[in-house]
Amino acid sequence: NGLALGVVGATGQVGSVMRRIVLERGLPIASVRFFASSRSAGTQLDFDGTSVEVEDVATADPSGLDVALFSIGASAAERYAPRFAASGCVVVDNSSAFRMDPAVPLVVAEVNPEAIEAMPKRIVANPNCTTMVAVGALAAIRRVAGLRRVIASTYQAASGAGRTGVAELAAQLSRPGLEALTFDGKAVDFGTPAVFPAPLGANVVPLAGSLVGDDTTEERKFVNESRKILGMEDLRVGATCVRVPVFTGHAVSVVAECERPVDLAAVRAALEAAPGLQLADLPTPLDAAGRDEVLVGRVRASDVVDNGVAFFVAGDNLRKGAALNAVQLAELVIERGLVG
Ligand code: 11C
Repeated sequence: NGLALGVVGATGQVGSVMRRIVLERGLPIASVRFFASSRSAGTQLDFDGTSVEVEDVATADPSGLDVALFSIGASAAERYAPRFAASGCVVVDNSSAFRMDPAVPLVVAEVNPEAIEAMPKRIVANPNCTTMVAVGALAAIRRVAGLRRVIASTYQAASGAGRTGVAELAAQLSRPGLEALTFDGKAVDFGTPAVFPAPLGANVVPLAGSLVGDDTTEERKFVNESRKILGMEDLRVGATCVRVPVFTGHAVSVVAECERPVDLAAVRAALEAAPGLQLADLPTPLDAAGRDEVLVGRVRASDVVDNGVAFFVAGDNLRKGAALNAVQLAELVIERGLVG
């Protein structure tokens, strides 16, 4: 009899990828409804050859939905997700609103799928795109060598900051005379950036998200979410989150300290065998963008920590980092009979 699916935030950047991925993966959809803020309500969106009118999330009655995929931002999710869940559907929320709520599981489909069974609020949270890209490899390494400490530097794409981030980067990169930056960082006038805290074109910006004390929101999410997904509350994790002039594809450079001496061949074999990961000699964002697997490579021993292993991952922040994992969580909900 099929799934009654809702996509909330359907007109957004991640929402549009969700709409594509449910079709690509052949979810058993009986009916679909799209929701967005009042600004986009009334828009017609194509879905598998039919036109679907977008409903206003603030006023629509969600009754009858089985699963609602939310990608509408944290404050809107806080406002609307409980109402959707109370109407009887399971909410898969892509925002940060519920991730650290102890009554809400935070699930990466290949890493901790069993956590979805404990879902008292009928809300399951989708991790931050940067955490998502790194945590599969960390889980694979933990299986062969244990995990004691993680030191990460991220290389985050502009699309992590939404369509306005993409537009700002594109405008900066289309400025003439970029080569003049070779000798003078002020040689090109990028204007005053609106999305990022400094020009991102031909630059890197060591501040993603916003500052909370000395850290950023992105750095805190990486730390807290990795711990929750891996079920390791005391795991020592440090991250520096950096925005780079890439359109899509978050990358993370990681040094992990393991519990036991590292057998690199066993680590590579574990990474190769892990679902959702693909070993690559040179994992770059351009190779990762548009594909489902997270690329992992540059795997090598590191002697800066005990039992150290260093590696680099790159994954599509809109797919595995957001929409794909959300759709995989909907699949888990169906497989485990959690609908209804
Ligand atoms: C970024 N990772 O690249 C962010 C976007 O908590 O879901 C996702 C924010 C979140 O800016």
